[in-house]
Amino acid sequence: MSEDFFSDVTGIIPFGGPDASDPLSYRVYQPDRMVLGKRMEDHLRIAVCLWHSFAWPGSDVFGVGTFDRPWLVAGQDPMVAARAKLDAAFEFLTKLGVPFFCFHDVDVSPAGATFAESRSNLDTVAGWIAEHMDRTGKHLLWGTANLFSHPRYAAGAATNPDPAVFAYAAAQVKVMLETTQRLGGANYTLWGGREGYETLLNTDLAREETQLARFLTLVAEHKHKIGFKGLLLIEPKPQEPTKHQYDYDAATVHGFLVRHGLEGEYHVNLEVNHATLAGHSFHHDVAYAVANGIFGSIDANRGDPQNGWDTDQFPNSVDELSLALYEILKGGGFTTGGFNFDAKLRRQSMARTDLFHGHIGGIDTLARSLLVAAGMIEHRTLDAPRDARYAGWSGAVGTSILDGSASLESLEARVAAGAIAPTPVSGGQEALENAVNQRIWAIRD
Ligand code: XLS
Ligand code: NI
Ligand code: NI
Repeated sequence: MSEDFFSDVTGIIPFGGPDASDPLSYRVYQPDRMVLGKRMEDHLRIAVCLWHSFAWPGSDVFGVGTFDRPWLVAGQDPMVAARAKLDAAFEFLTKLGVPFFCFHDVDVSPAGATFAESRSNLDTVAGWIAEHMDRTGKHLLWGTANLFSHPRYAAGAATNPDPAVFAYAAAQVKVMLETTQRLGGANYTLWGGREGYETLLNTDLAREETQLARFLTLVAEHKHKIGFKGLLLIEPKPQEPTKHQYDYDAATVHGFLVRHGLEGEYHVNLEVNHATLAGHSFHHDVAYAVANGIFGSIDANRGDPQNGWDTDQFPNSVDELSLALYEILKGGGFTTGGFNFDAKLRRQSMARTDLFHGHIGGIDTLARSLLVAAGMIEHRTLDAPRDARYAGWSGAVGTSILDGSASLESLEARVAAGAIAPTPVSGGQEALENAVNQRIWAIRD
């Protein structure tokens, strides 16, 4: 294999420390550094996505691709180009020094003239991926099927008004789930790209929800049938490309799973920019998922607060990610999930080396956020005040309410007799904000 797509980087990106002058080095990320008794690499489980980083030429709705990506240049034999793309991706993964990658079927494998031909292409390409994985020791964090780019999916996949499209999507997911299993994938993700609507004027909401539930039930059944061990993940997003997407946010997905008896079958893959598009902080969606037992994995990126769309920029806010990492650590950390960089370069970042700069910055941001979150746990920054805030629930009144022994009558009698008299106490928000900042500022290296 030729190792010359990223010749600006000669070995694995080294740790240079907080004062490193080489931009192609990590300031914080040290895979072997122990944090709360676990290696940093094992906490973060970082993945590179093959779509934005290797299958997208830097095009947008106003202009063509700008990036220097030889494997994407038109006019090549599609299978030869697919092979070059994988060579480049695995060279990048190796030099970046991260353990995982993620991909959609169409990111790596050219479409054939028929379904059978596409399946056979994917089969061939999966063989090449397996060889790269054996050679480099890299792992698949998750696989997924692209059920949103082809014109057949313009009106949705599972929620399409045409059952033939549902069937086609089902066939595509079956193949990709099995491909993910063949490659030892740790999870399988379903992002409902066009499972939503453009207008309610032609949309039967109840019918489409039933279809989506049926689809997800079939996928879960097949997972068990083939013995796939990873988690099935649903990735919420409120809109874009549809006006409204059914998997709006973590809470909406949770309600859907409960309504359709799918609790336990699916977890969520939360994306930072999707949570913020839904009007939440990312912290909120992570905290919701952890609190309700559906947390699975993360798509790391960031939005632009001035733009109302999914800009998918590389993360750079320790303030934002520290709180998310805190919730993740409090919930026990990742099991099979990890941080996948579903992030894309700006269109003017044309050089191949810019891929390193984007990922290095994002990885260092995650590493530092991990240190802050660990510090918050060690110092019980939020635990101690939270425990104190709810302490009354361990007392006699609180216990009698929660165990069902109190009734409205008994509570009224005690309140009327003056035996229960609430006294308002401070929520202390500003002090807590200062305490969190103290932990953020305390990290030096
Ligand atoms: C798009 C989604 C997509 C999923 C995978 O907004 O983030 O990239 O992660 O289909
Ligand atoms: Ni995503
Ligand atoms: Ni996204």
